Order: sequence, then structure tokens, then C-alpha cells
Amino acid sequence: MQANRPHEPSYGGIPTFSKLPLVLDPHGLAGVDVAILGAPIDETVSNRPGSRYGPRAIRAADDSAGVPPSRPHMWLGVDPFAELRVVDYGDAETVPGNAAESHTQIRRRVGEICAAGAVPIVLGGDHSIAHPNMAAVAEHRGKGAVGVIHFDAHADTAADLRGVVRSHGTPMRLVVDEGWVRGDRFIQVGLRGWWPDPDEFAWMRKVGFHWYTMYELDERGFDVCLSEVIRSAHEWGQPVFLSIDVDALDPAYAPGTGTPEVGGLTMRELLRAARRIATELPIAGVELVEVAPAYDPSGITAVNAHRLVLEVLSGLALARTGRAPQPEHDGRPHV
Ligand SMILES: [Mn+2]
Repeated sequence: MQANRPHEPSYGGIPTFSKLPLVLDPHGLAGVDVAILGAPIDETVSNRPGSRYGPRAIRAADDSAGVPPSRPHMWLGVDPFAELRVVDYGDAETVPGNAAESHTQIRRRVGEICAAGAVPIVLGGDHSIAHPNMAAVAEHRGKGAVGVIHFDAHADTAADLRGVVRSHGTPMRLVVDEGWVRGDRFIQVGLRGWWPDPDEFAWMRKVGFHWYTMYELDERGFDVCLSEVIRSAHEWGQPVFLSIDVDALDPAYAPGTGTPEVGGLTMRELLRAARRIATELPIAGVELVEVAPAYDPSGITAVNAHRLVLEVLSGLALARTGRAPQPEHDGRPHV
């Protein structure tokens, strides 16, 4: 269903993602390439709440006016909305105060997207949703058949946080313990700060995680490490689930999040990573989590999250065409 009139201004109308058609019934997913789903939940955070408002803020951060949307990528030379059939699948029916039921609902909706043969892009919500998201994708593709590239300040690999297992600090351990993702198919990028503790790192080493701390990215250079991540994921020979916690970004770019940590990625680095991963690797699913608008006075965190999704869509579109990037050049000879 089209929720917007053709010429509503960018700031007007019902904010589906980029004024895309809204689909609420799984039958409407037939023939869809990518479905964007909101997962508004934040009961499972360890620090500041508010990411339940993330999906709406990300949708409202769009500045495109036309229906249908057209967003030709200046560097890739591809319009994701011309190449791919993308829809907004609304929000999962999360239940306030009932994290277990919320996760069941998220997993159900992500499963419906996978069953339709589409790629889910899930807007959080706190990072606890990685568990239902990855479980749904792995249920569809096969247990252990999907690898994970995970951008985050934190590893999210606690066994529990003060006894709470269903938390935004535990999902990456849960998905491995339950067999949805193999530990040696996990790469984390951007870790820094003061958590997790050596115990968590010991568990991660034991099950075969790889990770790139901000310190290593600084020492060796971001692009060198990014190429290494992509090469490793290629060697898996498996589709990839891309998990982006917006707190991977430096708080200068993403103040609107529950557990900010200084010394993070620049938006240019994360854009390049999202673009290259979506272009160069087979993508089974994507999540973008932890946008908390209450701490985002300028709205920049929501804008960055929205643009990261556009960047992923553009990369997926380029991969679909099989073309090389066609940057908008001015005609000067380039070396
Ligand atoms: Mn996280």
C-alpha cells in the first residue's frame, strides 16, 4: 500500500522509510527484494533507555520527496530504488515490558521476510534484537550457515548482566551458544572502552571470534583492516548478516544512543564499510540498532542511521547489477 502522495514534501506525509510502500501482510512480500522492519524495544538495555523510539526517528530522518523514491548514488552510479523492490514492513508488534514476547514477535516478522526470499533490514531497538534477528535468518538459511560482521563499541558477549540473559549485552553469545551462528564465523569491528572484561574475551577466543579493536584500526589503518574483514568473510563461503550498532560511531557522529563510548569510527569509515560489505559480500540480513532520539538533539544520529541503510541498499543494488561502480566524474583524467 502506498502511504504517501506523489508530491508531499520531504518533511510531510506518513514517514515510511524513504516513502516506500507499506506492507503489513506477509502475502505482500511476494517479489520483494528488501523489506525494512522496525523493532521498537528498549527494556533490555543496561544503561540509558530510549531506543524504542529509534525506528520512527530513522524513518523520519529521510529528506527525499518523491514517490516513488529515487536516490541515485553519486559514487556507485546506481539507484537502489530503481534496481531493487524495497518495502517498509512496518514494525514488529513488540509488547511493552515483555522482552521475551517482543523477541518472539520480531523473530516471526523477520522469518516472514526471509520466507518471502527478501533480505530483512531491521531498525532497532536495542541490540538484544540481534538474537531474534539472527535466529530467524539462520532458521531460514540453516544453523551455522550464516556468518556475522558486527560493528560495535561493545562485544555484547556477556553470559548475563546481573543475572539477566535477555539483554542487549548478551545476544552475540546467545546466538553462538544456541548454534545459530558459529563462533568462528563472527568478526567484530570497533571494540573499545571499558567493557567487556577479560572473561568475555576469553570466551570469545575459545569459540573462535575475531575482532578488531579501535586501537588496532588506528595502528594498522581502517582500510587495511576492512579489506581483511571482507577477505575473511569471503573465505567463509557463506552469506553474511551485517549488524551495526550505531555506538560503533564516535559519539561526535552518534550522540543519540544509550551507551556512548568515545574514540569511535567516523561516519565516513562506517559508510565505506557498509558500502563495501553490501557490494562485495552476499548479504542475508542487516540490523541497525541503538538509535535513541532523546539524546540526539540535532537529529544527526538518526540521519546517520538512515544514510547507512541507504548505503547498504545502494551496495546491494550495485551487486545486483553486476556492474562496476560508475562514479559521477567531471571528466578530468583520474590517476
Ligand atoms: Mn551492541
